[in-house]
Amino acid sequence: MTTVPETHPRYRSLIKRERIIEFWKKGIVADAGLIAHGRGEAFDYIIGEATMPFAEDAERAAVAYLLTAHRPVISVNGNVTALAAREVVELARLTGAAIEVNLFYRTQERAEKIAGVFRSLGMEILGVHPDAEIPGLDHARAMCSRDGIYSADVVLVPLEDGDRAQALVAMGKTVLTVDLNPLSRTARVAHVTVVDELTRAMANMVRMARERDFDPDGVIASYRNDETLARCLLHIKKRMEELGVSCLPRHRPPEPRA
Ligand code: PTJ
Repeated sequence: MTTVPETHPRYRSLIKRERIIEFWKKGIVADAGLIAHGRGEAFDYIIGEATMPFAEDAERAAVAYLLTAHRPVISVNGNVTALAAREVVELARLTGAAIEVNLFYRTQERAEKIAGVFRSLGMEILGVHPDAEIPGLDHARAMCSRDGIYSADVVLVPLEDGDRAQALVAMGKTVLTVDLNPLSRTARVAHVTVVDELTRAMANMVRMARERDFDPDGVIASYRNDETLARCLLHIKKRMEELGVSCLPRHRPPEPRA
């Protein structure tokens, strides 16, 4: 692993990148996971690399749904395992959720390696030997566990593909996601979209689940995901305008030609 100096202004971002590469080398992150991570980084840059109020509200709503669910499940893939396995385990323990490995680029080897990471954290996970299918998807992408995602009422699917998010909504589940791209199909079809970087989002959700200083039913009743997405896009617009204006003092009009 490359050593990243702690004094580097982008230390935290670079550490996450190193972790994704390390887990890709271990065969846990898919090749496409590297690309997905880069897309996330780009959106995080645009948003400001911090948890914004619209994300915090969505995180609280997601925790509220998990706490009040009958059969909550947290779905994990390669990237989520690389970046936030510990936080996933903690959130699962605090909310009573099961954890299920659910891969877009599924191979048995990767599913087993991911289960191994969670086992080393003291948690057995579902989905290694799937026995059910999500309707409407091709076989490999549909595979899931009957006692897990298939019969869940609430599923947290961070960094999810749009087709699968849509298929879970069609099954009548409440779908919660973490996705830095507010324009993705997943972001738009989910019931709760946390537009925040995964490690920040998970740490916040663990804290919220531990403190429980809110009324989950009240939070759910007043939550509107369309408002979350609108607030996010308007935040990006405002930030780009402010950054654009801040460039102007340095702009010199061209010298007139002789
Ligand atoms: O491990 P697998 O086989 O299940 O594959 C996982 C990936 C992520 C490769 C797969 O699900 C995929 O291709 O996902 P997408 O369609 O690229 O969507 C991933 C979304 O997550 C994109 O919108 C990214 O912007 C976003 N994203 C990437 N990294 C982060 C993120 N959002 C929050 N935090 C991140 N660290």
